[in-house]
Amino acid sequence: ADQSDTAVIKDFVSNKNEETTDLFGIAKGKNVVLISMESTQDFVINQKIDGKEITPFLNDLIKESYYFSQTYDQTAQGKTSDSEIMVDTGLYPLSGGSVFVRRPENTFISMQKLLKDENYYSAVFHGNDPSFWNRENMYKNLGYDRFFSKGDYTVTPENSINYGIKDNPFFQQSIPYLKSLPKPYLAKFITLTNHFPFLLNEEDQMINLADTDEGVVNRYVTTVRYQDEAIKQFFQQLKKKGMYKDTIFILYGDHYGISEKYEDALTDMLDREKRAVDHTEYRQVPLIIHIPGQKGMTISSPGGEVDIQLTLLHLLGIKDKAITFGYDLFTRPKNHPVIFRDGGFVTEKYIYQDNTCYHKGSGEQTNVEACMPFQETVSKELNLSDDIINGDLLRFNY
Ligand code: GP9
Ligand code: MN
Repeated sequence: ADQSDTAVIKDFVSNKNEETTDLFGIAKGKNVVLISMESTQDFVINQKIDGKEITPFLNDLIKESYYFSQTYDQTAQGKTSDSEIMVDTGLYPLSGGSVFVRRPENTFISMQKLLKDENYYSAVFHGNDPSFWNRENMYKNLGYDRFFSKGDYTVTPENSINYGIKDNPFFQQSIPYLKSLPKPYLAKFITLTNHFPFLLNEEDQMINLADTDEGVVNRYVTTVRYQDEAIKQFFQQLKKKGMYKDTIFILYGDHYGISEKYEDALTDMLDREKRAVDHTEYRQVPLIIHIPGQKGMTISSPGGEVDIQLTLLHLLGIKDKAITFGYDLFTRPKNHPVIFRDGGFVTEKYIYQDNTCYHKGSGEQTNVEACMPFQETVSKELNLSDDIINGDLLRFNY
């Protein structure tokens, strides 16, 4: 790889039509709070267990937010860190391993760096050990000014479970830190409690376990419910402390929590007919953009995690600066495939999964020719993203 390769990137980026909508700049200069919700899949939204909502707070929030109801998890082996690469840089994850671990010294044109040009301060909050996913090194490289991690929290056996501090004390203890940040700020919060194998103390269990053959699925709904409550109380505190109105909130699920071998139990719980395309459908994660004072709406066309960055920049009124594979979700071309790392994809009408083409609506298999026209775009984007990462091409600073 050398400098001439950057011509390819320039060409790719300039071919992209960044349309402006009347939402452009609507959140200009506001603080940004991103909440990465661990293993949170979209099926929990408006879903009940024994008559009780799994996500009562998110369900209410959606009513006054932009809710992108068909957003897909595009992560690979790097799990949370893959979602972070997409959201922070607009690049795809690698097919194997994590960019955070394998390429921490690359040059990235991250959202944090772009926002620094607009005088933003960037911080990230996560209760786990700072070395997990090599975050400590990678966050510095991405341009975060501060990483609040395990050592910044009072962590006790009582307020911890599974990977560490529970979401509720995590958010509550984060508030004073958040309040002390220079404004405007971008703050990313990464939750932890809703992580496999979905453990919860009895006093935190707010709804019944689901009733399937798989304990993983049964417990999952209770840890999602717990997380929902923690986010609710976080919002309540922000409102109380006057930190709500000047902020734009972006909440998204980082990736699936119920892996393929438990999907039949999930289908059972949802009382659905089993379909070949379930695996792709279950990769939908919630994406909610809440701007206080805006009514919002539900946008049901397909999109992915790689699109979050440009969507946010659009709302913040920042244009033509990102080098990204994403699109602004408000104007995303309807027929542009949402690309998975294994070469599968979703379009408005089709799902391509395990080298088989399906009609999205019916879930029925269809002639593979229907999916062929998209394949060139899919391999072109994945290869170009890999070239950028493996060749560290963004170091040629153009
Ligand atoms: C760990 C948390 C979970 O710090 O982000 O990581 P995951 O296993 O989901 O990648
Ligand atoms: Mn995760």
